[in-house]
Amino acid sequence: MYRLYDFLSSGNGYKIRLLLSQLKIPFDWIEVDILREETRKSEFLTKNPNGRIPVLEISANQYLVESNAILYYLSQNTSYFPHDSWYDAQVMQWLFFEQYSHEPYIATSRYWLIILNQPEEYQRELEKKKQGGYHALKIMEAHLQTRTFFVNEQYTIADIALYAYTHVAEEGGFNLRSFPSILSWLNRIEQKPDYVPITHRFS
Ligand SMILES: N[C@@H](CCC(=O)N[C@@H](CS)C(=O)NCC(=O)O)C(=O)O
Repeated sequence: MYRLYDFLSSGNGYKIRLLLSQLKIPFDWIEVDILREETRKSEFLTKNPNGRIPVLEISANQYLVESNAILYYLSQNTSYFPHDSWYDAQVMQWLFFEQYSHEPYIATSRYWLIILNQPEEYQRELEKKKQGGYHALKIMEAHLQTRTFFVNEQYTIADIALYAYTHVAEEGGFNLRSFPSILSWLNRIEQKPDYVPITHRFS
């Protein structure tokens, strides 16, 4: 059975919880408290020397890290990955977009605001993240104006990767009211079978 090392309010961890739930794959869920720096302890660093969750333990001493790589691994031979070279590349395009142009702005702001709960301490940094975060949201909104899902009108890991931090973007101080296509897309995902919310505990 897979073992997922994770932290409940992490969007990167949630990507994996959501896909595992929708694939109906049982797994052991192990909480790693990032606020107590459990990710910096030597025992955890043997699993991921980069000191970050999520980590998927596939078998004894076989650990996979980086949320979007884990999504890719789990989605092979399922409907969550298209299996067509053009559409596969588009899924990868959105996974990289999420990590480079979306997560560093929206997830980081949310981390400072609701996980560390330090709005005053991070006020200046939060301001600097606004432009990049809204830029990512505008790109997503334009893409979704004529589409139901990100790639090939099919619900894939590209949607899951982008959903994780977009649906809680308001917790990072980003207002989604002027992004109607994003809001409809979020709603479509929430109607999918075996959807679980970010706070869902598996053990
Ligand atoms: N690129 C990585 C980012 C993972 C990441 O930033 N994890 C955070 C929680 S969301 C973490 O473990 N932080 C704890 C730490 O840095 O000590 C991924 O997508 O998995």
